[in-house]
Amino acid sequence: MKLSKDKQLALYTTMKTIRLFEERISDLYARGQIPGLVHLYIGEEAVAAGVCAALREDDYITSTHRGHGHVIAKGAELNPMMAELYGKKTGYCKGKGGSMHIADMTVGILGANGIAGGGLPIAVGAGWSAKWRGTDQVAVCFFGDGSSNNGTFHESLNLASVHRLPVIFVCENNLYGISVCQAKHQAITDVAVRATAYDMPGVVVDGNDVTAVFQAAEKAVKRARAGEGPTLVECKTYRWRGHHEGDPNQGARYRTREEIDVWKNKCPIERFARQMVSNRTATAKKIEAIDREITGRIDAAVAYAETSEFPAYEEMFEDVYV
Ligand SMILES: Cc1ncc(C[n+]2csc(CCOP(=O)(O)OP(=O)(O)O)c2C)c(N)n1
Ligand SMILES: [Mg+2]
Repeated sequence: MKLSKDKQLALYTTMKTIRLFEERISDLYARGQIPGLVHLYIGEEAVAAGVCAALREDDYITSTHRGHGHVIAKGAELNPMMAELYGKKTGYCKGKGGSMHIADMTVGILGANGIAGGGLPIAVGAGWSAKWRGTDQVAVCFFGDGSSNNGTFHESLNLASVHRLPVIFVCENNLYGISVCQAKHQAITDVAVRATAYDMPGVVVDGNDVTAVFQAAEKAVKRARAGEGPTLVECKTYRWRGHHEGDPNQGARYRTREEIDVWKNKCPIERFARQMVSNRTATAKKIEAIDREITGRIDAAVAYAETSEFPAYEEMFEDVYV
């Protein structure tokens, strides 16, 4: 099925916003402007963009330590995101949370999460709440291949399955948990096979094909909204950068340059841009104009963050658990 022109342009814009935002972060981080850790999503943009395009604003997502892409795709604003990364008072968490704590309840973002596998039970809770309240909202949780080995994964799939909750479990299988390749951390190749144990559909998708991700997500969302229960969608993808920005040489200590290059050649954004040109959705010129507009928004977000204040010393213990 061919997507409408508007849908294609929206998917491209979301992916490119994530990419350009994160490339800027990588640069700013190297210059020492951003404190704490940042885990970049570059290379995996089609997953967040494709899944969130199948959601409504009042649907929920839970995110991960690698969360910028998810929250941008679900509608977070760039200015308070960038300010949060800078540790400024105008940030989403008043500068006290940083990259791994971005949340925006107004658009259903229940939070990035520094706990691997921590988002799954939260999404189950959100789905259960929607069911009890009698709404047709759904909850998506993003998590990695490594996190699919945590107890929370199994407990969450079990609970969602037995109560037929409107939850979509989206595994971003980027083949590594930190420096450990998938073959060394689990005995299966497809995380999706684990759905069988919980009697729910488990599907494998090319996570670098935004159209395929969108269509798989749309099907799972439809099923969840109709009260038919959860789905496990596994998206095969790859992170281009190291585990976090302090992981040198894009993680080439524990994976080969050749492997990284193979995946860079499968860039989800370039691939989709080529398709849009060949199916006459957009000209190369139109794509350049979109890119310029996104760059302008990122410039503005950096300026906003740089001119914002740090929280005052006296506010140190406000809004935090002590
Ligand atoms: C409960 C818990 N255990 C360990 C860690 C340390 N840790 C941070 S990220 C990570 C690997 C996560 O791998 P995966 O789920 O595949 O996500 P990816 O980083 O590949 O996106 C680990 C073990 C953690 N944050 N939380
Ligand atoms: Mg992983």
